[in-house]
Amino acid sequence: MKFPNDFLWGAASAAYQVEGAYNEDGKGLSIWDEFSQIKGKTKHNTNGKVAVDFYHHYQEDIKLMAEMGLKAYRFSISWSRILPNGEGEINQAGLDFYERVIDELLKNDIEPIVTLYHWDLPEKLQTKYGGWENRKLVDLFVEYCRILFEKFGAKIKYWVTFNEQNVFTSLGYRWASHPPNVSDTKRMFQANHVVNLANAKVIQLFHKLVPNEKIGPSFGYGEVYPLTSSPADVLAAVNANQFNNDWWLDVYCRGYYPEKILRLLKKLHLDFEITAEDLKVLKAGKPDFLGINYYHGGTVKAPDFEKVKNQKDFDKTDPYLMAADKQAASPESYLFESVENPYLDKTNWGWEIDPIGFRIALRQVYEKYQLPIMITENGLGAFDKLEDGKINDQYRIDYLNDHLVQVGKAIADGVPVLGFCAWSFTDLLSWLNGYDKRYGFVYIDRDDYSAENLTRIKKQSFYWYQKIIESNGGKLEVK
Ligand code: BGP
Repeated sequence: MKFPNDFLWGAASAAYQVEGAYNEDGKGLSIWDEFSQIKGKTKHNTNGKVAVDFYHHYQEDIKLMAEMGLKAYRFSISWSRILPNGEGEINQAGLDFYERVIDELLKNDIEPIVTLYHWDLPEKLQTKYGGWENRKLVDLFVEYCRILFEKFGAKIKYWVTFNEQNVFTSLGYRWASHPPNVSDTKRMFQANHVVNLANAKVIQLFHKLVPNEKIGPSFGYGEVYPLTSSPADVLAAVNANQFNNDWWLDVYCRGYYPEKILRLLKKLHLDFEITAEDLKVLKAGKPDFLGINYYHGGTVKAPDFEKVKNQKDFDKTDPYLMAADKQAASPESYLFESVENPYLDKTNWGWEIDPIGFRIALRQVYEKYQLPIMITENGLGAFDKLEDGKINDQYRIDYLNDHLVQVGKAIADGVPVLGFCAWSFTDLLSWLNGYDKRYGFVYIDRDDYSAENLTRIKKQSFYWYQKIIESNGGKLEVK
């Protein structure tokens, strides 16, 4: 397998999932600090108060990264550590912490990749302004980012604007399984549009302030396949790709929404305000690269129109249900129906394992948008067992090997891939699944109930990735 000489072999994390120190040194609360207090929302009511305490262990962790030979580390900055109220006074201790982390990485020849927003909005911006549904957030996000561009612009080459906008808007505003705990499809599309504006405006500002470096969003991409070659199923897959992927990527890269989906939303009264000025903003905020998080895609068949018909009747009798939990006006039901893929195995959490889908995804995204791609996440969540002080996670090695082989093939196909950030370096908090859905190369001795030890233990996969990095991918096993 041939990888470019400067390929960034990396790993990734997010502030809320690793840092802990949730109220130390002047940090304000985030919407996740609040949301995780609501009983039953997260597994065993786990939260990020301590997480894996990267805040106090960062030197130890970066030492392990250096030992592994890691070339890049993607992490996120917590907005409420920099601005406890989301706006106004800067918390110097917060800036200092990230400066120490960045300097420590650079000292060890590890490229820092900074995510500006990985879901932990300052709580104050939710309570005071209503969060992302308010256009005011666009300017506030730009101001927060300005501080970081001015402070760290000279040290950081790669910046990620939003992590998985598709995921946090859907889970936060449609399915009420993330903050702000809303279940209203119309509000989701409105909030999503505001985030698009924030993304585009911040990219414009970045290009002004840090013209020589690169910025882009990280998108959770999954290719959608038709269940059969029946043209109706193929059309459903086209619909699903437009609804799940193009809906975001077209806006990032081209500045407009896919027409078919816009029309459907209008028909369902789920449309939102787009001004002429908005369109200008979106067009002017083109990213320099696309971050792709890849876990799995999906499979669909043609929707059952009988069901849709009944649903419509239902809506007519009670229009208020449009905004209710039942999601009566589900756009999907007009476009596709999700089904199992009979060819793919699944993880312990039911996520399909599809390495070839990774190559397909990279090819599709590149040929469509012609931007270099940074793989900002990919990895396997699994139950790891600590036995005689060791963790033999061969399943993770197999997973990563097979996915990286497909990345290598995509590169050979002509896709410019800048780097690969495995999710994750150390074990960390899974937003909804607590601490035993583990992703790391480094085991952290804690569970859902106790964070007393936090000892770091290298897993088998640590040594494996070290070998892969050292051989620049040469030691990947093509099966
Ligand atoms: C992505 C997020 C990450 C991470 C990962 C694994 O969607 O960007 O923050 O959590 O998924 O997800 P989970 O923890 O649900 O297994």
